[in-house]
Amino acid sequence: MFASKTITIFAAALAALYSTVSAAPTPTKNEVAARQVAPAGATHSVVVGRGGLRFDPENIVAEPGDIVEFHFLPRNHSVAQSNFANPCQPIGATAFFSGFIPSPAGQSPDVFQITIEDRNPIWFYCSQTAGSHCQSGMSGVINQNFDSNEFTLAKYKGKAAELGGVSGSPEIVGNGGNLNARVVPNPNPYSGF
Ligand SMILES: [Cu+2]
Repeated sequence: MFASKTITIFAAALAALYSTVSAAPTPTKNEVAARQVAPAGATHSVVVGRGGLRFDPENIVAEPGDIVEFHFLPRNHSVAQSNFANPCQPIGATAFFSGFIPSPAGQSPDVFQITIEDRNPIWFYCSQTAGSHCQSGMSGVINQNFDSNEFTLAKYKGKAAELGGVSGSPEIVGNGGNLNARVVPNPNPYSGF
């Protein structure tokens, strides 16, 4: 009797949780279990699609332990990880990916967070093919090597435009393997970006 009552309560809680989740406006929720790392540092907000096909800011310096948090404006952008050598293409199975986050009006209720683990450069782009966002300059970098005149964001963008073609998207939404990244509800929905 006790057990069945417990199960009933659990099922009701589960149903309530499910209805909450299914009521969310975006279908591209993070389906990969995020690794749990306690955030220790600052959060750097990046607005995706502010001022056209660009990330704002697009050149970020972050310390290990910091979080880079992407907020999505209309209409339908993504954040995907590439490397310098192959702009607009995912770095295989280990690429992080926000999925496509449609935001018909205003800011999406979900954000994409990356926890920075070291000071190596992290290259990212929007993989939206309608309008060739990456080839049009929608890319960015975290911890660019400022001692180099070769591996710069300007050169990445130039190569992306020169190569043209069609952007690729990683297959897995979330961290994909080598970095701690996830789609989560905006933790500060009332504080602008
Ligand atoms: Cu885009």
